[in-house]
Amino acid sequence: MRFKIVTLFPDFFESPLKSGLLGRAIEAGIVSVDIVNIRHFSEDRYNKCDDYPYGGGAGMVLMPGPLSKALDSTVSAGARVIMTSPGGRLLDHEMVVELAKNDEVCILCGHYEGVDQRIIDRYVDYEVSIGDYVLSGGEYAALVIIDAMARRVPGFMSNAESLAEESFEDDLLEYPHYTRPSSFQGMDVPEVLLGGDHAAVSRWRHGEREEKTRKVRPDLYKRYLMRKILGE
Ligand code: 6GU
Repeated sequence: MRFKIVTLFPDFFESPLKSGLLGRAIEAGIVSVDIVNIRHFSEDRYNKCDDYPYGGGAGMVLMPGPLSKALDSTVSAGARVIMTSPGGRLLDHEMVVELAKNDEVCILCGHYEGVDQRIIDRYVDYEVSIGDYVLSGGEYAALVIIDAMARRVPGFMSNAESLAEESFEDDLLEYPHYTRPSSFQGMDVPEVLLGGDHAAVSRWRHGEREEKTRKVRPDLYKRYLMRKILGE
């Protein structure tokens, strides 16, 4: 899977792309990430990339000239372009699965008040938000999107089962996990986990998942119940 990030702040990505599973996957060549600095494509000697909005109003708008040049320099034919924006469609599991079917994805990191609409009309396939709150820049969201997509690439995860059993695959949150010691500060690991009865463990975990989801994510729980009733 190839990612291209088009951004005003290339330094932002330095450490995250070296760390953890994502860092390891890049090192191993399973995933690649190219960073393109919009400022390198500015069209004046002050490296200007933003300007005042036509019609007035607060904030600055990313200019179409530098953005189109930056995108043309990096996006391959057939690649999808995502723009991060608090006004985009909310990222969820289904969307991650859909996006991860692409071999190459370019993420344009939105900034300031926004991006000239003509760039969106001409280049952008998906406008994506990662939640109902405002971030100071699209770079935070870009990392979230890349991580969520990259972990679906075969070979990214060390344990093949981790993908199948994870939260959201079936609208249920994860069951609680325990490791040694069996007693910690007066709190004991649930008896069923110590017994070695795998069927009983599975039943207990499923019950915990239902209970947790019902309590903290009634929206997901409703969907889970609907799917169960429909026998999906
Ligand atoms: Cl993609 N960008 C910004 N600036 N804020 C956000 C967001 C994106 N998603 C949620 N909030």
